[in-house]
Amino acid sequence: MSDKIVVGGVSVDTRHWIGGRRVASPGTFPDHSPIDGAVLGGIARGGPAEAEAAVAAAKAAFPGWAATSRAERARILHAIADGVEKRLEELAVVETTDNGALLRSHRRGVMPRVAHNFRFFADWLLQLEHEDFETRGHTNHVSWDPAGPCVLITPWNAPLMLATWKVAPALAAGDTVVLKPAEWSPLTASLLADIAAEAGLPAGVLNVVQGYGAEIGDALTSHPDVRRISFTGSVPTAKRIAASAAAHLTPLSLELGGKSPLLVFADADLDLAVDLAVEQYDNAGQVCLAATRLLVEEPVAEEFTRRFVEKASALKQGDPRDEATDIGPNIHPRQLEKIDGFVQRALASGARAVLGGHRLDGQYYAPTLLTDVAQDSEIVQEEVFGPVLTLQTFSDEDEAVRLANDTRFGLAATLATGDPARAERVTGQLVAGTVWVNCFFVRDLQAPFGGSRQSGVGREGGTWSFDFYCDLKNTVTAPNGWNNH
Ligand code: TXE
Repeated sequence: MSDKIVVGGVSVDTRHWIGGRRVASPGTFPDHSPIDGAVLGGIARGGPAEAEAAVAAAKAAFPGWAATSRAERARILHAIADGVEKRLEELAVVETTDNGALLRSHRRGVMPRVAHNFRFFADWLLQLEHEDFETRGHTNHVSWDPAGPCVLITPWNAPLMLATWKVAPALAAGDTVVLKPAEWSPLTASLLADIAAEAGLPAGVLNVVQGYGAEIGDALTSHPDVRRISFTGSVPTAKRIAASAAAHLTPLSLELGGKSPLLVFADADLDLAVDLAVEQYDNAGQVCLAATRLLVEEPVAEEFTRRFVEKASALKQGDPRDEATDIGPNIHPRQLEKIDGFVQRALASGARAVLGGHRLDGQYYAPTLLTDVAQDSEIVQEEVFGPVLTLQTFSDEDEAVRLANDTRFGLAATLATGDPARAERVTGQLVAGTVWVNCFFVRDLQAPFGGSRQSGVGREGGTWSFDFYCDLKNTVTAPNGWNNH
């Protein structure tokens, strides 16, 4: 079995990256491209032994990296960003082949942001300071101490983007990393290891292990030498990880699913509202933030639906490498079955498909809009993670807020309204980590990102990420070194 997969002329090493060298496993697992279902090759199938080796490498590298000056750490992070920019086209092609998301988005949006993730936290590190303050003559000095080896477990819907959201602040903080990418999209994490090594990141500071979560996950998350675990993925897996991390009370950051609403009020610019709604099919609906529940005020519901169907019907579905494509394939046959299961059960229990409602050839699912759905039904309450939206109507603001908040999630909410006072009133009542008013998906790394309820624990972004990866320490020094309280 070859140690390489060649994708679009780019050679990707399929082995783990541990302690600055490539490490094979006795077995491999197949990596498929969602574009045509073709097997790209076999990926090293890690288990407890590889988990142990990677954590040991991260532990051994930790003292050296933690002691590296902030300026040097920042320099290396910028060099990684340079490497990402230099190989941007390669990363975009490999990611699209591996996870099926649009090449045009990877080229113009996602990969530039991957580089930005490193630049942002490099700059963050350099401006980090906290003014000392006094307590009855004593000086308080706050410092951000590196925490230690971190385990970062990431999903397949935006593989490198979500991985580097975690890797960059962890490295900036002076921590060492074991990254476990999703088994459905393992390739760009391997390229990141190459780029980081070329940028001068010392051996063992970033380790990448591949494998099925069920086989390698527990050995990573229950390890006594791991100081932080950051996970983006599903709620059931998060619960398993939290139980495993409880063995050593390892601090966790969890970014999970959502069932976010888009509230369209009668006073909204209806074309804008329709644009916002159609945007929810991006990445074939495999976006945790997607506003999959359209809540529309009764007087405009019919007209909204008409314009929505017209606009969504014009979306071009097909090969994600084609610049003209709007919707690509879904990640895996299992995910497609899951999506279709949700839709068929909804239809069987009385929902009506205004648009779509069925599979297409290959790994594609027709953009779907379901109406006549009950608030307590599965399709309204559970994350589908496919191009499937529901539409419900409301008669006033109170009902809109009640419906919006009535799930076990609280990741995001989007409002379309022409009334700023209403926007402020409604926003104040919504349970959501992010609220967008007359816009969607505008994200700044300075802002906190994360979810309430079962959408997550903690926040990522700027100070929230950085603090998570550090042990904050307050040093209190007495005047003249003498404690005279
Ligand atoms: O996710 P998992 P899956 C949601 C979405 C989707 C559903 C299932 O609704 O339909 O999850 O996707 C690793 N210990 N989201 O099954 O299992 C796994 O290897 C440690 C929302 O693919 O959560 C992968 O690296 N790790 C979401 C990662 O967890 C384990 C993005 C995510 O996989 C593990 C993805 C274990 N026991 C799916 N078991 C979002 N919030 O964006 C699995 N993993």
